[in-house]
Amino acid sequence: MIVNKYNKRAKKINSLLCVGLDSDFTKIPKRFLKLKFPQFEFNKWIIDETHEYAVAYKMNSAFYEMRGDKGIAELKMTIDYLNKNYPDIFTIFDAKRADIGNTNNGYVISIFDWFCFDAVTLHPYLGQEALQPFLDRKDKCSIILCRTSNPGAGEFQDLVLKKPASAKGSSEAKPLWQIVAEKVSKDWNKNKNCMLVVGATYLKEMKKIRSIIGGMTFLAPGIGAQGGDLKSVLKSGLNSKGLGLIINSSRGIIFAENPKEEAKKLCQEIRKYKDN
Ligand code: NUP
Repeated sequence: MIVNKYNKRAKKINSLLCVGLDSDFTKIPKRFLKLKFPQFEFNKWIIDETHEYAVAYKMNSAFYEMRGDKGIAELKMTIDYLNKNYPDIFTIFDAKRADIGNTNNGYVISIFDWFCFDAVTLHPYLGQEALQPFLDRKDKCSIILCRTSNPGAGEFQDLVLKKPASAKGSSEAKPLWQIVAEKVSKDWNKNKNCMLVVGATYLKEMKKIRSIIGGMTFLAPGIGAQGGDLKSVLKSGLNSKGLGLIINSSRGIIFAENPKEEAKKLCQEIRKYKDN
């Protein structure tokens, strides 16, 4: 089970921290800019500084696509570096993909077999039938957007919906994020390779989702730059095994004065609050 790669590393180093390599080219320190592969060299430095605290690394495609072919090449160099030097660290491609089924086959090959990421973030909007090429990959992880961290997340996600009386199952009215959480945990997770994105900025929702779906793992972005509170996130989101959370911070770590110290601090806080 691919989720065990994450769990094994989390237990081994006693952490739940995911370092977000959102290496915005306009913000990386000047000393890297004169190197041949500046974004890769910056990532390599961040990885070497933070790996002892990191259970996962997450790369958001936006910050690589914005540099065109150079960015894509350096993203590939980064994932290759991780897979070669830190093969037990879980890797996430944050690209929020999803299309009709046969188009998804192309994404599956690109993300899982060419880049060689362990996991990808996906929109649920096209439904299970379309996402099946991702879900069929037992060796890889599909992380489905459920409750996102942004201030306007509720525009669609909070809409309260009711199934038509003719449909199977309960016709109780529920917010869309709850319907997504239930669907993914009951129907999409047959291969035990699904996770959910649940923002660290929506604790009430996180608590509710944890209570209805059991132990499934959440990718929780929103700590650091977006203001999410680490202690409350652990309280709301941990599963019964003291796992079940991938706590991401990107800007808050990689653009800190001292990324290693920042990662260490977050990791130590996770250790402290996890057990209390
Ligand atoms: O709901 C989400 N919120 C969010 O911030 C889903 C995401 N995938 N993200 C991503 O997490 C976001 O695009 C960025 O890559 C990272 C958060 O970065 P930061 O706020 O820690 O810098």
